[in-house]
Amino acid sequence: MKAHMWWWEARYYDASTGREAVVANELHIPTGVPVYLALTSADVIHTFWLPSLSGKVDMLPERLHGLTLRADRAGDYRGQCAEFCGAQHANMALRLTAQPPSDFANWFARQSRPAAAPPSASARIAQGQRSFVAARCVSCHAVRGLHEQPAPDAPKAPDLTHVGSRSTIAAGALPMNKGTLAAWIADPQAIKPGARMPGATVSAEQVSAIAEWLESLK
Ligand code: HEC
Ligand SMILES: [Cu+2]
Repeated sequence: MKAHMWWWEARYYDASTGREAVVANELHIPTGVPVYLALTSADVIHTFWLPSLSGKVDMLPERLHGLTLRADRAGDYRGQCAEFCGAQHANMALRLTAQPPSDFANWFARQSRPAAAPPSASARIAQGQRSFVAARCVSCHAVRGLHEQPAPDAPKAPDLTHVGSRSTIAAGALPMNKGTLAAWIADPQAIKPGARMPGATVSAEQVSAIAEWLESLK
């Protein structure tokens, strides 16, 4: 689990199958078993804090701190960065979903798949995918399954492969839907001033097609 200014990156790896998933701002864990998290930071000091499940644990660049979590009750738990880390510290929320092990396994199986190709029926969703590439969103964001991927030294940004399955945008800044996605893509600085994403320089029409495609990536 890696903290960034101002969002969370959660990487899952299943050693028995080699499958991986990368998710932003949401953690899912199976209920009733201890789950080990390795915590680090991409930039400044952040602090992992899920008040009802754990104490505060610092997340430092170039260091790993371990934390073992266990949730016996299924449900959503709210977390937050607990170390002032700059302008958008207050908009750095985290949500943990604890679910029965079989639901967790299904969730992980979906998240570890590449993004679905746009259904052939929807020209608009296909246009959204093309505009995403044309607008150079791929210079920062990975969508697994797309031909274009960020360079290894690209600025770090949330993996968007299954972005439509999340409940919020930008670490809790807005709820997830087509309208809020379009608003975020057009002008992230109006929503989260200082966020490390520039506004899109494409037409409103293209922004809305991109939002429609991203929302379909469940
Ligand atoms: C310079 C790198 C960069 C570029 C280019 C960029 N983004 Fe982002 N994007 C980010 C960062 C960093 C965040 C996280 C912001 C935060 O939450 O503080 C983000 C967040 C997002 C999110 C919210 C993801 C989530 O899970 O909360 C979406 C959706 C998104 N970007 C879409 C786009 C689209 C569409 C484009 C192209 C028009 C684009 N981005 C271009 C860096 C970038
Ligand atoms: Cu912080």
